[in-house]
Amino acid sequence: PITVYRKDYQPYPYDIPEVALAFDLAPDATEVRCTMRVQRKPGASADAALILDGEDLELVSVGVNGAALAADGYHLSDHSMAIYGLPAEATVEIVSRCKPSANSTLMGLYVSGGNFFTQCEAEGFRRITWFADRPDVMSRYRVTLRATPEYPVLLSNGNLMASRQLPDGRNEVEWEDPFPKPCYLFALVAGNLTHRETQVKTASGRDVLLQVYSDPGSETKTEWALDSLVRALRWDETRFGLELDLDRFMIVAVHDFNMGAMENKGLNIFNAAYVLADADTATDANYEGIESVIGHEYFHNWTGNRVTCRDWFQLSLKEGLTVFRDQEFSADMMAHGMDATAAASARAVKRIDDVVALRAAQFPEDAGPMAHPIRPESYQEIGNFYTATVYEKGAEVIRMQHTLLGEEGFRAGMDEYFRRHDGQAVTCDDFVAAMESVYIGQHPGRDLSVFRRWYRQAGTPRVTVTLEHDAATRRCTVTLTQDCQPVGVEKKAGADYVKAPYHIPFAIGLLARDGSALPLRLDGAVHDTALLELTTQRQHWVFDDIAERPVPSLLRDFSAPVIVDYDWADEELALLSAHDGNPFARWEAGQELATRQILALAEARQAGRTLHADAAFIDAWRALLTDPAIDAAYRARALALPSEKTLAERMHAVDPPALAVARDFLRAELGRQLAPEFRQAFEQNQTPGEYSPAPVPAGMRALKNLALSHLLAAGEHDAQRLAEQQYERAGNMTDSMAALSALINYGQGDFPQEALAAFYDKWRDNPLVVDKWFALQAAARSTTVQTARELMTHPAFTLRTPNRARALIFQFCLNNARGMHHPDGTGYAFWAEQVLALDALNPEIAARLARALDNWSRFVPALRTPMQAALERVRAHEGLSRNVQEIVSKALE
Ligand code: B3K
Ligand code: ZN
Repeated sequence: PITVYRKDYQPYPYDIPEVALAFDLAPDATEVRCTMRVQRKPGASADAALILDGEDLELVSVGVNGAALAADGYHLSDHSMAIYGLPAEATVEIVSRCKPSANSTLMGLYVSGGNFFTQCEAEGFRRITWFADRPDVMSRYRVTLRATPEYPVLLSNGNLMASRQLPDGRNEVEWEDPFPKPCYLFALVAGNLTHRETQVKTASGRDVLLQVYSDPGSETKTEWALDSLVRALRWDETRFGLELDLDRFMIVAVHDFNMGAMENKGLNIFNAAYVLADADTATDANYEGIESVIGHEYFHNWTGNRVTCRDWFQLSLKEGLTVFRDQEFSADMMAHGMDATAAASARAVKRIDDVVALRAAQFPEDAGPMAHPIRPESYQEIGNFYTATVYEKGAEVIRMQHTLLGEEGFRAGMDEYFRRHDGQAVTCDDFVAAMESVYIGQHPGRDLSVFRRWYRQAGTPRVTVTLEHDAATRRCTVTLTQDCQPVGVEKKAGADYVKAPYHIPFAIGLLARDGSALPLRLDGAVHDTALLELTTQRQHWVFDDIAERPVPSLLRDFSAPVIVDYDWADEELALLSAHDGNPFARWEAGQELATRQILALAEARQAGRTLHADAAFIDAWRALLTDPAIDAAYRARALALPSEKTLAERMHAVDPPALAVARDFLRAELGRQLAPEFRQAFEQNQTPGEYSPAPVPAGMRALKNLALSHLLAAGEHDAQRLAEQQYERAGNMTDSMAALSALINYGQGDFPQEALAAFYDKWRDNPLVVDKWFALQAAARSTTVQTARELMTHPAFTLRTPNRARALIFQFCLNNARGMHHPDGTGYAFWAEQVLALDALNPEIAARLARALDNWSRFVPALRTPMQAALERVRAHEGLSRNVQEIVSKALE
């Protein structure tokens, strides 16, 4: 396998300012005529060949300036075409054929549900035609689509220029995108689709048409998506002064899709799971996900499309920034119309959810064999680098810049970024330089040179905090020490590789022993929260006028993606959990208490001791459950037990089954000891009447359903009846799913299985709900490898549709601790089988599943051995894709 290095970047020797593409669409043989105007770049060598990428294509003809090229004028290899002896300016025309119906990779042009779709990022355009498939080659596209009347809707990027019927009865349309773009943003859709649309005026008064396309019959399910799009458009105008630049913006839903969605210019293609919703079929989480992904793809129009990446190492330039933007969008939508306290709580809820996701996915990645900086130094397959690190840690790195510059300063930096780079393909350094130009103005004598290390170094830094208090001088000294050990490929650099300190914005507060906030005097001002800027290995700060030893509230709002080390006493955590004025830090304190509790239980379990829950912990949970001052959405987060993935990061040797038993025990024990309180929460948070996905009712449902699962897990009298009733009477999918899930995991008798069967019969024609049905069972406590295999024989199961594979296989392998991590190794053998089966169809998806065993070497020996064997079995398989090969070989290194 070839490794590509960031340091080897070379500009492309040609410009390709214009491209005309003509498609004769047919499932078994689509012909593509690609006509490009090419110009040798000023400094490029006159004998530089024009090298074009191509994959799985059949060549029909190649010509230059209207004349067919002789056999010695070009050279064709497996993955590229080289054209020699071009004049400084030429028109190159290539005709090729591909076979969309046989394309199971879902990259390039493919068929789903009888319609045509494309996916080009990162390197899918080369499966459509030979081209310079790299993001720094930007061209204006004119696209002609021809198809039989079975495909009445024919879409591509930009503006519709013409539409006619051909003498042979086919339809022909022409699209033109006025903005130069890299080919990864090209898209076409052809098929039988319905749509919902609306017209809005942009801030500057232009009329734009917004449309959402989906399968006929699903038009009732696209209202939320279209509304979300309007909200996203307005938000980008207000918060960033960025306007839609096209006359028309389209979203198309497809059921077969590798990821969530794709930001093709003016023609976003979406996984149907992030478009279709109504109360009966979508959960609160689905509604929230749709709004956020629609926002994300829409925001890419500026951060990604207008300003794009120079090369794929810069992926976080667009992804980290756009995730940050979608997070802020969601937070603003959640806090919309609330008073200050409620808004702060709503924002904290969003922040908590994002941090939970970061810790569950990115922290383990950063501590494992695939660890990489947010701007990787090398890759074998770029498709493997659409990671939690590039996306979510990338967003944290943008958020830290926002924290350091402030909202106004950050906005000024963004304005400067667009002023400098609109229409260009640039690097992460260019982004930081724009932000730095503002930072320097704000902080004379300082710059972002240390900050830039966040782009170069991998791993999660650990910040150790010590606190000294001197009663005589009433002084409190806080010392921060940072440490980050080499991870992943950095380790190979050898023992003398030393990582440099980061620039870490570290927000803290101090609480008095009665729980009140202490004013912090720093830099001549008084703060409730102080932002400490740690830029060296160790620094200290002195706070005056502190009478007694305070309790520190650390890393408020998760101001940096680091791990905090501070030795709080349990009583101090309980105090923070009850009183911290920073809702994020307050949540964190409760989570730390729960983490200590579960880890202790898991240890007891491993040692064969009886499990026993700590009374002080139960009291802390009771206080949260009954605090009238906190809203339901926040309370549901505060009372949620830390996930197995987050807990695993805290174990010396990871033992998922022990963690699962410990969590289950604690869930039941809480349900038993706090039964009256949970019952009250269940009753007081009913949301009768018409369904609304708004944050307040959604928060009530979250709390109510949490209460229900505790009561049922505890085997509380009547809980089963409450769950059955809720399942039977539910007026929305959130409540049905919650009740069904609680019943399947903790219920008794025949009801759960009968309900499951009836659920399938009711929803068998709705693929998104059938996915939920598979996912529920795949993750259920009683599901074994055997059950998973039986589910695979269900007529509705197929590996070819990524959503379905994710619902069953990924859910089982990633989220079923007991079934997957059985010491007999059958879970791992199942995993290996499925990785190989998927790899033959869709390497990108197979590689995602392959990552389930990344951190095998940190597991308990009884699991580590069969995990390694399964990885080796996959690695030894002949004909492995580059995608899976990279993952398993790095895991075994
Ligand atoms: N930019 C796309 C990613 C598609 C990558 C496929 N290998 C989705 C997004 O981040 O918006
Ligand atoms: Zn994105």
